[in-house]
Amino acid sequence: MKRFLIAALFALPLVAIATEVPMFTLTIKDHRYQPTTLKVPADTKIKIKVINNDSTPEEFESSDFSREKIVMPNSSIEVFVGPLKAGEYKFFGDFHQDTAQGVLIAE
Ligand SMILES: [Cu+2]
Repeated sequence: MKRFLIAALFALPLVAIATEVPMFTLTIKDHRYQPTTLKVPADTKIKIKVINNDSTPEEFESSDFSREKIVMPNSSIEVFVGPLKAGEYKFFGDFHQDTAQGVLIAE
């Protein structure tokens, strides 16, 4: 019985991991994305974590894959993206468009 319970406890997190979508991280520093080019799998739902290390808010935005979400200073957000067809998709920081530019490459 005890052995069964332990096995069951270990089985639960495995199920959670199996259903989780791949996550990619973008960091904002000095109003720039890092990396500026992010390669992601095509035809796959993904999650993008955006960490804002600046002392001002930013808005993670893309017209190409239709997302728009505020990232407060020194905090992070997570957004689901895709599945995207193979190709290039631009994203930017709406509050600092002169410097905060990047591209997702789905392949
Ligand atoms: Cu916006």
